[in-house]
Amino acid sequence: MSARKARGSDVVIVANRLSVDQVTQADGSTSWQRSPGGLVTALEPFIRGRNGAWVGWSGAPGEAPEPFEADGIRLVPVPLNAEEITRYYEGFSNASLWPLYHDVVERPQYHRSWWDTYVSVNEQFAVKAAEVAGRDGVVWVHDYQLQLVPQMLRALRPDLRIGFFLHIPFPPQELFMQLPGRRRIVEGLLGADLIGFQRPQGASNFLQLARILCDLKPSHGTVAVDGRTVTARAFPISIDAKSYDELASSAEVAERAIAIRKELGNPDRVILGVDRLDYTKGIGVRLRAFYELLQDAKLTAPDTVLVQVATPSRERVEHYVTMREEIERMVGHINGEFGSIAGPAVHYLHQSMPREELAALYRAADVMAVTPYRDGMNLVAKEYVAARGDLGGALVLSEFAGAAAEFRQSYLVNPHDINGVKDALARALFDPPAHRKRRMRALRRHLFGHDLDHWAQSFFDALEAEESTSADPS
Ligand code: ADQ
Repeated sequence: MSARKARGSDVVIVANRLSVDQVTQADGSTSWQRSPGGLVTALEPFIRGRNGAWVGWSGAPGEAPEPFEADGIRLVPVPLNAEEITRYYEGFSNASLWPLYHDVVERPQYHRSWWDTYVSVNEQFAVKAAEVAGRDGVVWVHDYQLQLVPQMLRALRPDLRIGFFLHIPFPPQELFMQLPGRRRIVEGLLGADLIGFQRPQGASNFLQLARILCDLKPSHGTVAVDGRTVTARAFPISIDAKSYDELASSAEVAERAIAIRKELGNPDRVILGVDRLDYTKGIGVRLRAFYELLQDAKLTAPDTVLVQVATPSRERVEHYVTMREEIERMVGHINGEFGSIAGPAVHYLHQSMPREELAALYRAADVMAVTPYRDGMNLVAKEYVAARGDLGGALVLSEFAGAAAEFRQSYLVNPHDINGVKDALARALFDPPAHRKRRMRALRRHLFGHDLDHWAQSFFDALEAEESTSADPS
């Protein structure tokens, strides 16, 4: 046993997915590839060089490999079998919690077998984290799939400092009360010393539920539980703005942005949407608004085009199958009516793209349309702003995205109000360049003062401050 293993890790991240994906080659052999998600990018620099470990699922069913080391981080796979994936991941996480926490945009489904498996899988994650963490270490648990882990882990390892961060919204009492197992979820989270949310509203919704469901007395953002103090606060997540800015300002990306516009037929204006294909993201809203602007002859195609990039996502969950069909029907409908031999009005790409290509698209777009019905933060909005070092472009942003709390200078819209979305798109396209520039400058100023490093650092700082509060005997 290595000295490091014997000592355990000082910082442990626990997330549904590992920071690498297991990929199977054509010859049947398997290897590991760094996964593209934002969370990985966010946390890796913080745990590398700090004897850090990452506990998570590999993304494939079956036996988990032994823990191994990659890029200076100890990776500890949690095995999930096919039934656990169906019930814990696709079921309770993505067909119960996901729609419930996003304002019931789709109707959540509840099954007792899903809940039972959610509990047992959370237990597996907690046991693994307890094995890996060194004495008095820090464990940071992530997201809605693992809300029971803080309490389970505390029962196993009371010496640890435990943080939890929820990447998606935390719903108000009126919606949360639907959830079978609601009290267990609140108690699960209360096992942490610090619970982070994207917006202050999430923290206050949570504390109100702690009062109602657990008979506790929260006050000023904290609540006393079994002699401990639990803090609930907003930590709005961000991106590595500087590196995105550098990438987007490179000569290669600038060249590619020009080439993209050329390939689109050199339109006067390009509107862009980039999302995971998810019903919360309001892709249909912007298609509808664009369609009506064409009908009203406020815009013409292909002088103005909409490019919609939609990453394939959760393709085995029923809601996602129907939504994809709906979106693709709408795209076909718009192109049938407003496309021409010269080209379509909507360019729809159901595919994942390398970071460089996304950056070039951001640089090529006159208007970025981000119109979710509800979104924890929305990193695409932040990436777009980071990419516009030229101060070009304009951001149309839903009030229901967490990013709206910070990006007050964007063109804010209510995605339920199609006329409002049409109006904002038209203003973003046609406002004088000096006005658009002023807005973009203000957005960038905010973003660069609140980047990813700031997010992770302030969470760790607050977690450590919790320790000194709890350890204070007075
Ligand atoms: P997501 O719902 O996945 O994240 P978002 O924050 O927009 O949403 O992040 C998406 C990421 O995927 C971005 O980094 C984007 O660049 C990338 N991406 C999108 N389309 C892509 C494509 N076609 N090819 C390659 N990459 C693509 C959840 C919450 C959010 C919260 C984040 C982080 O739902 O609200 O902001 O976690 O906390």
